[in-house]
Amino acid sequence: MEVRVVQLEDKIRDYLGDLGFEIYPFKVGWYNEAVPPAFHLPYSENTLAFVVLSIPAMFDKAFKPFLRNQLLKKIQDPVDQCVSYHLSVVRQNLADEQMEIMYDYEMLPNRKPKFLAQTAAHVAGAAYYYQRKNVQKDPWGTKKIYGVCVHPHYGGWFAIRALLLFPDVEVPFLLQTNPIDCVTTEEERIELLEKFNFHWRDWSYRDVTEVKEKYSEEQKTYFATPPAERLKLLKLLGGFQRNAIH
Ligand code: B12
Repeated sequence: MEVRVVQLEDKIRDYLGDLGFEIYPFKVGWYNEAVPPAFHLPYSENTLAFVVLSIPAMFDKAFKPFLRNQLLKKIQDPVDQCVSYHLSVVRQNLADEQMEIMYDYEMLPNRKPKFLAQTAAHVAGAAYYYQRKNVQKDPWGTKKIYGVCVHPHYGGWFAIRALLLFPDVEVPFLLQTNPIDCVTTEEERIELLEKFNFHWRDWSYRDVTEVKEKYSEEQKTYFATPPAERLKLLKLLGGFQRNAIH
């Protein structure tokens, strides 16, 4: 059983790793323990899941080739199309396994997200989730303060894209790894949360720790463009899209 799980993980990582994605395994139970019932994932506690992150290399390794080779649909965000294309290849590569995919942007009928990406990243040991409650002397009064995950190598220069769930694979033996706490002092945590909440457009929250690699200028321009204008930008950048944009 354990061998089967290792093989499964290797197979997914072999494919996605070359494309600028990282995967981290976890048990559904770890996630469900952290969130209230309204957010529970509807699987038994020992069910195997992976959280999928995109790192800076995704833009060159997966997204640009995707734009050159695939027809884009007008209605869906191009990066989301690229992610879903590659995860559907993973599904095909694992034809013998039952696998469900949940995307970060998917909502339930009650308009709650299907899963809380940051909590999943934290319980899987991928990126520490800093929340208001991780600060002792909280200076924000009645303001709403959103939490933010920090990756040990890429700081804030990554995104949490999806969960892969294997309803038929039980992993009672999986050991939980704590995420690396890379923003340790009270001052740094306050600075991080202030930047994420009040200055997120200047990218500075992504740089509160030393990072190994960050988004290129091209990638920043792309993500700084409002989603509705991204297709237009890609047309302007030209060359990228050999096929007409549908
Ligand atoms: C809705 C949403 C927004 C909304 C509301 C934000 C919010 N946090 O509620 C708005 C539009 C404001 C927003 C904005 C942004 N967002 Co946003 N957003 C989301 C989305 C889709 C859902 C978040 C959500 O609804 N959370 C619900 C609340 C209640 O959850 P919570 O605060 O974490 O509370 C839970 C935890 O505390 C947990 N819990 C309790 N105890 C414990 C203990 C532990 C140890 C743990 C781990 C958990 C835990 O239980 C609580 C639930 O009851 C996520 C993607 C996703 N599917 O998760 C992206 C996401 C959070 N956003 C993201 C980003 C980057 C942004 C922006 C910078 C814009 C952008 N995309 O570039 C801005 C920054 C914020 C700002 N200054 O406005 C990233 C964050 C990445 C990171 N490094 O953390 C995410 C994860 C998207 C992604 N694909 O990577 N966002």
